[in-house]
Amino acid sequence: MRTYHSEDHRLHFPQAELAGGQLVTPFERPSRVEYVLRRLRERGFEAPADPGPCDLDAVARVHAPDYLDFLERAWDDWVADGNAGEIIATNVPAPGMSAARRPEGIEGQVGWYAHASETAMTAGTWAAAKASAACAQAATRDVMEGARHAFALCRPPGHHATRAQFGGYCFLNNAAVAARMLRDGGAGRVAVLDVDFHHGNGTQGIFWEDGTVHLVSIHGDPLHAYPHYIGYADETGAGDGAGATTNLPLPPGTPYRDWADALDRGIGAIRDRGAEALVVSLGTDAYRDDPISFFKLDSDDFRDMGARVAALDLPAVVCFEGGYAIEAVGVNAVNFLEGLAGR
Ligand code: SP5
Ligand code: ZN
Repeated sequence: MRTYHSEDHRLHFPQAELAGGQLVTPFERPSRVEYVLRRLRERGFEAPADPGPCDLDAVARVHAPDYLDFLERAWDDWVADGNAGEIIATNVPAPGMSAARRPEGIEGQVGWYAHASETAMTAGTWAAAKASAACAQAATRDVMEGARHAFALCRPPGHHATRAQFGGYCFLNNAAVAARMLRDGGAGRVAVLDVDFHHGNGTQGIFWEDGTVHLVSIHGDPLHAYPHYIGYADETGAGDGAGATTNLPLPPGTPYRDWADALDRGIGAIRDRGAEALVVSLGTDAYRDDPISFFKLDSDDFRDMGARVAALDLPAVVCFEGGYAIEAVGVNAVNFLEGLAGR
């Protein structure tokens, strides 16, 4: 299995995350990637390849042009406006306000393009987000050219990024870019299996009315978990996409036994819809010691998870997402990949 990684992920390293009313060092930090690289090396995976440049046309297939323009110029506009700190959304167009006119000033625009305020942007965020998407694109090209599996060590993650909003540590939706590329490359139906602890709200929104891309997301029940206002089981898609979203929310304390039952239901749903290719949003934050999550998976469970996914017998692009129990992140991600590869 080829793996893709870009050192440019380091260009995104905000100092601040608003968590529990404090500014803390972000959970989503560069060292996460180091632990995955180390375990890949230890387990005999071939050295990660550089993905090459990001194909912005492929990104624009799932993101709005004005949003991409915002990401590109946000830092310069923010600095020109006299702001000394990192970009953090303070005010947002909440229900009851008018979202009819996009503000002209950068402060108003930041809130316009954000759906969460834990996520800061810095000078290098746009470059890092493009490098992350480039990893997903390179892995997807591999699979389109006949590889069985490929792994994109994406950072920053992507599955919370919607068509025109950032948040949840995500800016470009790498898994959505991959799924769109697979469709454009000729796959009639694609499934995105999102095993990150958090609901894949961005992916859900992007393919909400698309019956050809089936999202299955297993996640902490939004009654108790971020992103809080989306991810319920009764959200199943609309229009042509009716029935092509499968949400499997699970309660606090869920052990692997129950989690795996949900996975088997999700896998059954993917089989029923007849996917020809698979994208996996591989977050490892369902792990028992994750600092911001509440499932109880052990490291070995990620290997079993990979083996169950392998039984779908589909070509698969695996995109790295969340996971914040820093040292275990590498073990868990690589366990999944070994399970998938049947090792
Ligand atoms: C990609 C990904 O995993 N993004 C996750 C974004 C989560 N952001 C909000 C986290 C709020 C955590 N609150 C934790 C309370 C722990 N007691
Ligand atoms: Zn997550």
